[in-house]
Amino acid sequence: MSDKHLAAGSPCPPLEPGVLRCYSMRYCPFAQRARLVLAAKQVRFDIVNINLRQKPDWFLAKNPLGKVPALEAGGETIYESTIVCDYLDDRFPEPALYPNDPWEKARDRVYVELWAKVYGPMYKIYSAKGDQQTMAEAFESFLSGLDIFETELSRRGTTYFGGVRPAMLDYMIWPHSERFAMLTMFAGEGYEIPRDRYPNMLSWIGKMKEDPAVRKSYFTPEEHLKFIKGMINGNPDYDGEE
Ligand SMILES: N[C@@H](CCC(=O)N[C@@H](CS)C(=O)NCC(=O)O)C(=O)O
Repeated sequence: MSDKHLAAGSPCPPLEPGVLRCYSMRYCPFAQRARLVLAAKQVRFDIVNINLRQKPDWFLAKNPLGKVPALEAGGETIYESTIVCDYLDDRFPEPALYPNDPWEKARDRVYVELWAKVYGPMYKIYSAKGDQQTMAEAFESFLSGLDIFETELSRRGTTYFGGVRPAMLDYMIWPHSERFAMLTMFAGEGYEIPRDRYPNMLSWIGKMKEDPAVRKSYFTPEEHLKFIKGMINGNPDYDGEE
């Protein structure tokens, strides 16, 4: 993860035959999804970090959407985090990250989509430019979104959404969850996640932090905060150097 973020003008590093490549950005929660699944399945891969402010042309040629993550294999590329992660689950069956039952699998995918109700409002808080009313309303929406997951985890009655170990749904919602502590630091008092309302989700966060795949891609709240502040000021420090 020490690789510099490549900007327009820098050449595309040569691809080692037979090795998967993940195009990423250090602090991108969607790229983190892909890195989590790659780590959970212990797949050998290389990382190419992209400067998303000045994207190299060769990256845009590989992914016309211009977003990370993207996964390259044998000169072809797929993108969109859920597509990439589902592909990885099909290609590397161990450990299986979806339930065997097709309905249960589809339900987990539904919950991955529902997660937008949590991270969407979270981004609104960042981009509110300090407007207290906008921030407070977004925080209420964020909590309502989180209620869905608290209720579902309580209904499942398990430590993880995947049962006794993290599975696809856990990994898909982890990256934004890792940033919850940063949200509190960013927005200040009143933006803590209430323990009495979210006992299951808060203990889930504690358990997820112990997972080996999570530990590999983990950044502290302070590191996330530094990045998000730079992002808001129009000067994202992709390489974490400033
Ligand atoms: N729906 C996409 C979202 C990916 C995404 O928004 N990535 C951001 C970085 S966190 C990005 O690449 N932004 C560059 C851009 O939109 O130009 C996914 O799930 O992969």
